[in-house]
Amino acid sequence: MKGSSAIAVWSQHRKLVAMRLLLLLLVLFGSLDGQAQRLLEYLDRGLLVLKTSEHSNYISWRLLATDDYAQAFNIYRQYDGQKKTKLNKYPLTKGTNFLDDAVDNTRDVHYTVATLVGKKEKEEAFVVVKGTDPVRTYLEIPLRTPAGYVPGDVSVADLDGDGSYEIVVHQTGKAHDNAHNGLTDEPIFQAYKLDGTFLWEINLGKNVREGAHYTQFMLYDLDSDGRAELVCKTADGTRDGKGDIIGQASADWRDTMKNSSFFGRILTGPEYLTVFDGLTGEALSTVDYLPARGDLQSWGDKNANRSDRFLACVAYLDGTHPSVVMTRGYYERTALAAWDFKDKKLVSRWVFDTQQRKHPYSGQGFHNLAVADVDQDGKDEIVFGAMTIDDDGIGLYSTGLGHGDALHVSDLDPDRPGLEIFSIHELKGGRQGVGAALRDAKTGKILYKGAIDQDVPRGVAANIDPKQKGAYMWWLGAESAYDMQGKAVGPAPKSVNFLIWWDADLSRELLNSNRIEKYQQGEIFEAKGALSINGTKNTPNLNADILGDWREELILRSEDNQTLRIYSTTIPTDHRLYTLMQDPQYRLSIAWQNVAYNQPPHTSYYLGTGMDKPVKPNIQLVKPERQQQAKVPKPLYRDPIEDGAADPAVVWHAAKKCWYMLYTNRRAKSAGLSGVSWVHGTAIGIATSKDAVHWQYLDTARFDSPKSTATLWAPDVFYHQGTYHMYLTVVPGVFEHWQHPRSIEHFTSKDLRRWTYQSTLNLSSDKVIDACVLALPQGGFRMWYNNEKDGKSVYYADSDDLYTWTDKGKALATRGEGPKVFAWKEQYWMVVDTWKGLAIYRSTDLLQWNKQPELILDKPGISIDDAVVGGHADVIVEKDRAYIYYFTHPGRTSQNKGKDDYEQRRSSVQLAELHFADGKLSCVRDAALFADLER
Ligand SMILES: [Ca+2]
Ligand SMILES: [Ca+2]
Ligand SMILES: [Ca+2]
Ligand SMILES: [Ca+2]
Repeated sequence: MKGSSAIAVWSQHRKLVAMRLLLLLLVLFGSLDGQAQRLLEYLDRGLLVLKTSEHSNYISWRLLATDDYAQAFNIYRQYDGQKKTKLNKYPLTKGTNFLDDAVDNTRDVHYTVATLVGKKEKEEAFVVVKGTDPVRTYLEIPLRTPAGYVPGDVSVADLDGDGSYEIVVHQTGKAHDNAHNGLTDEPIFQAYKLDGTFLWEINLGKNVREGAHYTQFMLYDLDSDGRAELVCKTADGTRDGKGDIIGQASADWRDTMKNSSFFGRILTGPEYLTVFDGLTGEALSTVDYLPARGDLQSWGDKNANRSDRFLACVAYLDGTHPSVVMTRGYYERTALAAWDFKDKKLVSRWVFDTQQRKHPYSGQGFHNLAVADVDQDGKDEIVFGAMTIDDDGIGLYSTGLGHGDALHVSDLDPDRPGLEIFSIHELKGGRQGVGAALRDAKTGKILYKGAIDQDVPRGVAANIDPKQKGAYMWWLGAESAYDMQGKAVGPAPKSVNFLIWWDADLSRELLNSNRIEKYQQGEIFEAKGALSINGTKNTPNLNADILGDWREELILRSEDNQTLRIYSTTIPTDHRLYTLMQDPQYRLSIAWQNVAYNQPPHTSYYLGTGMDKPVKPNIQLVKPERQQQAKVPKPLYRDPIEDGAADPAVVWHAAKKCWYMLYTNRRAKSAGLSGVSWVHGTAIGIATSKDAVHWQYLDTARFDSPKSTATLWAPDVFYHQGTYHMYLTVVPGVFEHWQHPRSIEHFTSKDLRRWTYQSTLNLSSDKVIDACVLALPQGGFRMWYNNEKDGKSVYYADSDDLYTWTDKGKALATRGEGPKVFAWKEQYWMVVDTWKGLAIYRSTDLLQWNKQPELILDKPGISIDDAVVGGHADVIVEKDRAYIYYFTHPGRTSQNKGKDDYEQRRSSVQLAELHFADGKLSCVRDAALFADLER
């Protein structure tokens, strides 16, 4: 989305800024007393623009933890075809938000946010507000809600690796609590990009019961490869995002006997834990769920009311890498199982299991949990209700206060060292005890006891009073709110539910259902037309800082259940904080927010009235080089003359120090061309690029060939000792059908634009096309090409000097064209276009070729012009990364079968990265790609 001028600015100042960033990182993170750095997701600027009226837009963006606190920003507005206008008089160094209150919103408006380092500017984010966009303070995501379903819990993570969040929504049909019998609908997950693009659907199937306590899903980059995974409990019949079934498809483990005392329950059958690829929904690793249900009675009953109480979280148990923790039971026997996801496999890290009800850690769990580094050693503990488990899976302490419904962990009392935990407790049936407690998070020492002998179902602790420093505690039935010393300080808020940072001050507002209130001041916002979820719990689908400045966005479903709305504050503030998502405790509390009875997230530091400037987190971004590289656009390139760029060949122009792309330019735009004459009479187009990411049209190549009116196809360009050699497919004329001879001609050039004819190669037939040349390790050169007369199989020829070629016959029996051979990962690879995707062959001697069963680029992608098969490719290997340049016919979708118009004829060039694992090449075409091939 960056404009071309952004790139120009960046190219000039790349090195300077990179050095400065490195210095900054060293200053920030180099001296933190030996603790390991947590691997955290890379985030972009999160630029958000909301049309607040016909003449005003609210603009908000992220300060990143890697920014200097004094980082200055500039904001630019631009109307179509006009110059940019800087909106701020002085560089912005306060809040990371801006109100443009003098805009003509009937027109399309472009906004750019630029960072300033000294006098050097870098454009970092870009958003267009359309003249046709409605005035409203939310973004809307259309959903594919199944009939009878309601969009429920939402989680966010970066599924495609571009630094912007995607969302996963748990679509819920008919559900039952563990306490009740009855059949339920199948739990469904759907993933979407924030622009509404649908990614995938996972259906957990009939053997997973729907209800608040059964399905906890964690969305997080568990293997720190730059893209998040989804992990949850699965069963026989779970269908992944690619349509594949886990376990036995036909198995039905439900009790379907209407008269049974266990009707609708699932008391037997295998239970699995599965990691799904976040971008495709494909199941990557499935293991038996730990802890197994075993003897149901060991959990406290026979109907799985206690055994099937599940919770989950993500925690940095080693201080650097995230682990996922899945739990079972909390009323009595209690178990937690920690897993690592390494090399695409789930590996058990530890299991904590009280085994029986008398254990001091039994019966302490809540309907939710929290993760925090309570002892400040850099590794996370799991706050499991009234007890806490240390990072190594050993109990840290148990207060014995017993089960409850809500807990809040943060630096609630900023005048006391360390974190505090506020919790409420269930005292059913006249049981005596503590209904509300504040404890030291590290030791479990009780600091305050309240609600003595009261059964407390709801409670909250947070700084809600802008006039006072520190948190207040209150609960349902409390006579007043209490400060951290337990002193009554004022009326208890009526709302005992969620919290949200929404207005201009630092203290937090009260969020209940679709309303936001300010303590002692009343309602300040209502999301009209939107609803909360989880029945009487009235929670948001999600409440998290996912866009714009540090204040939290509110995600709610629309009344008709067909969309999700992402509401943001539009109240400017001067307070500047780095995005809450880069505070590890807050980020992890977004991962666990959806668990059972949802609870609001908290930061690891005190964020409220009278706060200190937060210490920067001890984090290391996954693939931070993305900040220095360009995001690869989709499509990569379209030819501006004929719009038929195909068969790309990418080559480095040593003298000009830039990349050239030469391509067949099919005549897609020329009307009235019958048959296949539009792929004849083609010139070779040329585009150039500094970084091989952003391309500009240059010209067509000039040939001194005697067949100047001929059809030119599929250039292959090979550089050798100061000369470029082109092996070009030439058809002697313009034809409406394919029944004419074709030959491969050899040209040379010094500048990649003017080409001198050398010879027409004597190859195995008079219908040969699509050459590619490689230097042989023992000296000499080899060419592969397609011999159409032999079933379109790949043939080869050898040469000592690139001029004289000896045909060697068949290289491999295949039907395909455009062979491209390259060396990577200590072997040779050949990519062949089979018209159904690209086939991959591998070789160690360039003679014996072994086919890999899997094609690449065979399944449609989701990006612009990429929802069809990929064709005829070139591959560039640069700094051990392999980039594939391929072309698509965007209009040749299955719906358009049989059509042959401009839309089916036009073509686009695309760029993706190849990956090597387990001896195979793969390509995730929808994964965001950041690259910089500037030499
Ligand atoms: Ca993303
Ligand atoms: Ca990952
Ligand atoms: Ca710790
Ligand atoms: Ca925000």
